[in-house]
Amino acid sequence: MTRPLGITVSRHIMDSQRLHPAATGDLTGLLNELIVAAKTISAEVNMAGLADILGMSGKTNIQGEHVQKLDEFANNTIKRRMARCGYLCAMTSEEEADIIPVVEGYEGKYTLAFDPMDGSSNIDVNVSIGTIFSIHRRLSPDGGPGDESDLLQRGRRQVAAGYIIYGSSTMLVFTTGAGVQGFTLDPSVGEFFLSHPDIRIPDKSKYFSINEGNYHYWQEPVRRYLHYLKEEDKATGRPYNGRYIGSMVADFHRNLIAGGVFLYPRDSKNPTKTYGKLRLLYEAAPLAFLAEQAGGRAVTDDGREILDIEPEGLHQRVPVIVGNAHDVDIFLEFMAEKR
Ligand code: P6P
Repeated sequence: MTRPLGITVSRHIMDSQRLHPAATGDLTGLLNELIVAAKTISAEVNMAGLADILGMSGKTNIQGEHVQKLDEFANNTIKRRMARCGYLCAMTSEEEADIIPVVEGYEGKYTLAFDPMDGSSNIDVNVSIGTIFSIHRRLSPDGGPGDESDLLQRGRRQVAAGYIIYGSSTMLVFTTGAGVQGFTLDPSVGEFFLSHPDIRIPDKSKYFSINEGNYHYWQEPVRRYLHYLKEEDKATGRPYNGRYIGSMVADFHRNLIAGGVFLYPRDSKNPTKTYGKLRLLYEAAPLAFLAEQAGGRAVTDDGREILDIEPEGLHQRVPVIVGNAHDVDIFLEFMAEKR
């Protein structure tokens, strides 16, 4: 019996486009270009260990080329490809202080915010890392370069969002507002195949993800919530298991598939984290969009819905509690001193 034909991500995107007769195909083209960048980065990540070893002996890799740090490589790969794709008017990246313009004459109607290599500190210890992206429709008139106002939009207005996780396999997980789809890269053919259709966050959680090294810097209700998750209560499946990788994409992905809640609340450890550590435009908002599309919820530790926050800066930080909606609701009850 022949195996059923795998649905490629390109086929899935085209099928989705067909559901929207008014679609011009620009979003399809944009996503396909981003996928080419993702495959390029995935190939490099798989060599990172080797390149990294060689990198320690000087600035050349196995082919005698200049070794770039992986996050620098990922940033350049996305920036160069997307600046000339013809579907974007402006970009912003975690790796760049200012707005990234597109090539003159190639301006399009969307914007792209991305974290090219989230969790890059984990590269040297071979732990999963990822790329996160967020796409908006420009607000300024079509034609000509975009500006910050095109990028500083509420997460609820996202057209598409997703991530690529470079783990035991490379997966692409994204939404265009009609549920969350997961694709796994078959490196032997260089194609992403649909492997996780219509992902939903499980009703029952197994995990909580938080950096407990910050315990003494949290607000008291956060500590009490953690104690709650660790208490034994068979009816509510507690204690949850603690799982924290230090790559948000990897922690988020595990909780999306297996059930759980991820927390990075504000802490008093250092001033830059007074309002949380994670970035709104290219970490919190895209993952919040995915979480809500999968039946979950994403809030700040003072109860704001991540997707309703009006961004004030390209690299604005926010506290993030994201995952199973019931777990997030209970967290907010603790923060409101109702528990
Ligand atoms: P900490 C990686 O640097 C990152 O931006 C997220 O991917 C991750 O969840 C978080 O920071 C880890 O931060 O302070 O726990 O090392």
